[in-house]
Amino acid sequence: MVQVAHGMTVVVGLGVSGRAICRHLARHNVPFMVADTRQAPPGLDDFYAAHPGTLVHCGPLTAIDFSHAHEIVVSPGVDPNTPGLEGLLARHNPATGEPMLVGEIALFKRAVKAPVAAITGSNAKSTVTTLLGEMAAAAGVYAAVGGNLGTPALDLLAQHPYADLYILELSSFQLETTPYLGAASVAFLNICEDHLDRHGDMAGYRAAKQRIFLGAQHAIVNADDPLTWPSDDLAIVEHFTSDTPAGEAWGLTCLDGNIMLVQGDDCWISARELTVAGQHNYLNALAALAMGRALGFSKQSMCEALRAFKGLPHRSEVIAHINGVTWVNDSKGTNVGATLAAINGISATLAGKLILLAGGVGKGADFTPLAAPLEACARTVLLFGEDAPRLSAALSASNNVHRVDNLHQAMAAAWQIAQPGDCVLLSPACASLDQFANYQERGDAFRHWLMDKQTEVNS
Ligand code: UMA
Ligand code: ADP
Repeated sequence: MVQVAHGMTVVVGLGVSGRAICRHLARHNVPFMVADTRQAPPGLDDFYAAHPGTLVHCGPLTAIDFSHAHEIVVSPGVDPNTPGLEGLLARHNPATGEPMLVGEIALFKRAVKAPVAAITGSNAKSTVTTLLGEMAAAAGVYAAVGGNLGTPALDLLAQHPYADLYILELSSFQLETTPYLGAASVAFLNICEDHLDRHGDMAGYRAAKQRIFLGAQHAIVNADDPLTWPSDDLAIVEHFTSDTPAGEAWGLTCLDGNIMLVQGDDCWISARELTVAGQHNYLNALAALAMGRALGFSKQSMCEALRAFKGLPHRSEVIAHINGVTWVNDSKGTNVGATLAAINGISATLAGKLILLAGGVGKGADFTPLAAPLEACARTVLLFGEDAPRLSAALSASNNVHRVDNLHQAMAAAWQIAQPGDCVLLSPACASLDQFANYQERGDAFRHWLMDKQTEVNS
């Protein structure tokens, strides 16, 4: 048994967050040791070089006696119910009053001096976080942007100690181990089945995400998705909707044939002025506008940022038009809600039919909500990866479905099947980890295959 020395902090996980936690503790002279459930976590030698003499335990956490630990700080990818950690989330440290087990954001909250804006949801977190960061820049506010997206929260504090604002994308994994956030403005954008393998059910997943509201001074939530609404009273809660808004809510209104982004009766900007397409992106813009206004940014600067915003790679990104066929990379569509948004956004303006490439690790989700929208617009659905059989079972009664071994085979089949006017969409509704390192690698594989094909066509 490994005994944790009296008063020692234990960092669990040697990934991106775990290393940021270690750097933060080292900067503050807090004594710590590290544990990782893997026998050989990647980058161990680099870790020893950065933190010589630090005790690192690799392997099951049940081999550790945590009873003398000051605190256990877990990485987001580590389930707080992992054998060895059971009960620690519910136990409190009598000295600090905080749970014995916390995550990176708890440490961030203790250390941060400037206001925090935080964004969660099953989808669109990265888009809204980035957009709000660009609005801050346009408004002349020094904002540091990161969290689940990009730079870990604790590294932001070190890299931008004098920021006026910290804008964080927060996942359910991060929120689950955050006892209190106290943010100046938060958004809970939407919720659909995701990470059920970790949270057990939708109630558990929602409860984790709801922690974003703890101590929030302002919140923007989705009027069309009541599961995003806070369960406790908050001082200021605003709503956005895809409809004409009621009262002072944010929404979309058709004016002289143009879709307008409005708040109550006040027109903010026409959808035609935005570079990003699709109703889902208009909703993302509304959420960012509501947060920006609560944070004091001017209307003019926010609209300027919206006009300039081109969206992020791997999110409904048009890669090529070849022989009249449009190829779209939505590799970040890792759950059913994201894939539905991509299908609906694209089918609204499609001359021909849709060919969907999907599959990977389904994380326990129900795929049946995809069946009807695909029946209305899809020529073929090409499935690959671990959960292809489950996708096929959900879709094949109403759609033309083919199973292949991998993404490249799916692309080769789509190349043969597609007709001018069609769109080939990679929006897998699944994580990529069975066949790729991450969603970026999957999206890059899509892009590279197409670039090779384009060269072949041109030669
Ligand atoms: N792992 C173990 N044992 C350990 C520690 C980790 O098996 O002891 C495994 C985890 O199960 C996981 C992998 O190692 O498969 C990485 O886990 P981690 O907690 O070390 O992850 P980090 O490298 O610290 O990255 C995390 C976020 N990853 C996860 O939440 C899984 C990153 O979000 C985030 O950018 C980073 O912190 C900085 O804050 C990625 C992500 O996929 C993009 N997030 C999920 C999502 O967006 O849906 C939540
Ligand atoms: P997250 O960080 O929450 O994963 P991203 O901004 O990276 O969010 O987008 C993830 C996926 O969600 C992409 O496939 C994108 O096309 C899709 N998406 C973007 N906006 C929305 C929305 N408002 N509702 C549903 N899906 C969306």
